[in-house]
Amino acid sequence: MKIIVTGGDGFCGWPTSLHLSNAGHEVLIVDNLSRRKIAKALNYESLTQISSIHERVACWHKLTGKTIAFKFLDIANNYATFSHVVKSFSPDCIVHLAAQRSAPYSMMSVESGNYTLSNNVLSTNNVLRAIEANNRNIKLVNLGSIGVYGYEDRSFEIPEGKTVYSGIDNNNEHYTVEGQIPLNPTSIYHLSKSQVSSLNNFYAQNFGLNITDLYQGIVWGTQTNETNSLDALSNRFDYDEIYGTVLNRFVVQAQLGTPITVYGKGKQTRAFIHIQDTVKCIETAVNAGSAKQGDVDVMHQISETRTVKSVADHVAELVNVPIKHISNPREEAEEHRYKLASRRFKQLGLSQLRTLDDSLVDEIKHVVSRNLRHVDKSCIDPTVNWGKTAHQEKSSPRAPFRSSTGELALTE
Ligand code: NAD
Ligand code: USQ
Repeated sequence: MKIIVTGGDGFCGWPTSLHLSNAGHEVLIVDNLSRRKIAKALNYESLTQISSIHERVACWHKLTGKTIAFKFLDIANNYATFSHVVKSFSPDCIVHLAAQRSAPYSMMSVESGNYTLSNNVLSTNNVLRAIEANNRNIKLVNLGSIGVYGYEDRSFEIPEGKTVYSGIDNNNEHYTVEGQIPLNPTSIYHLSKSQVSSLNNFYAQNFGLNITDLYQGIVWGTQTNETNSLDALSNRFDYDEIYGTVLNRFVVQAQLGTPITVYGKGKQTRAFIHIQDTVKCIETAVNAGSAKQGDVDVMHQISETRTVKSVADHVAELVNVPIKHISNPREEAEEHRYKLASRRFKQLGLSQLRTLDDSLVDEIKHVVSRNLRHVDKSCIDPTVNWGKTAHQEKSSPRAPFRSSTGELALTE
């Protein structure tokens, strides 16, 4: 297949591009390198050394003879150019990962929240519009977020996609309604992903587009089979308070011998997936058949659910470091029932996803210990606070990287 990977220079996008290329697909990455720019502006850089995108694709070509093309483009603000790219490359599928993906970043300031909303919503709308305008048979595989459901206490299993609600109306008539359970995001970032889900539904219903929406859990780990094959292909690894995800952060803290920072009670339950399974799931979704006409095929891209505390206990036991509960900088339930259906990938033949397992934690420990001298300890404690204590505690977020005019100066 010919596949465009938007956001193909990012943490999930780079390993996905390599994996799809390795599987024989012709891949074009479209990325504006904004993630690298934000890292620089915050001064929170990847722990692993990452090559430039040009070095990355050149190195892949040298190693395998396979070509991954790259187009520098801000998809959110350049519909005409993106549509032209779609027309000339003529993809069978677009894997859409371009987004500002950090919840703390989206809550840091008005500007960073507005940027997150406009970037994530407009880039998705432009992708969908370009499919609609050029060729409605192009399949869209969108990377969504399981956090769109929110974390209120739920006694039932959250289904993948639509479910049927029934009841008795005021006239004593029995009724049934088909729909998704209400989305209830807890950060501007997660809100932007809920809006993206609505956009996907809109284009599937009104234009019959073929859309798969992968509601993904928190991704952990660093490397995949392909990124591991040469240093120059290495994936990024973030552990800072803004972009570091919880398990990767805990391993860095443990390796430093500093206490593991559990926010609040730690009984908040989250879904997890390892980066190697992310790329396998995306490949499976790319190859899967179409959704029912007018519907979005929602799949829960997760391997397990756990409380944050149980993740901390696991890491603390392996490395023998203490756990420190700190007042929660986020507005989120700290104890709740949470059960997610995850049948779609099994139906497609993908089972046995990796769970939190010591050998995999070892992989992160290895990455961290190789780079321990580069760890910036000052970027670990949370400074972005939108939780209950936000107005009592002095928060000192790093300056937002955008100018007051709201323009992002993005040059290659
Ligand atoms: P990332 O920030 O590492 O990568 C995103 C990439 O998109 C970056 O390379 C960035 O430069 C690019 N980008 C952003 N806006 C763009 C624009 N307007 N035009 C062109 N390129 C743009 O993030 P990631 O972790 O790889 O996440 C990829 C996707 O997966 C996102 O949609 C995210 O919401 C979703 N997701 C990530 C996780 C996770 O734990 N990392 C979990 C669930 C879902
Ligand atoms: N947490 C801690 N201690 C820390 C860091 C985080 O206890 O040092 C807690 C948070 O309070 C939260 C949980 O760990 O309850 C997860 O936080 P996270 O930063 O690992 O993940 P999150 O903000 O949910 O976002 C990440 C990705 C995002 C993706 C999402 C998947 O950054 O792109 O969409 O995971 S999910 O939330 O499942 O939808």
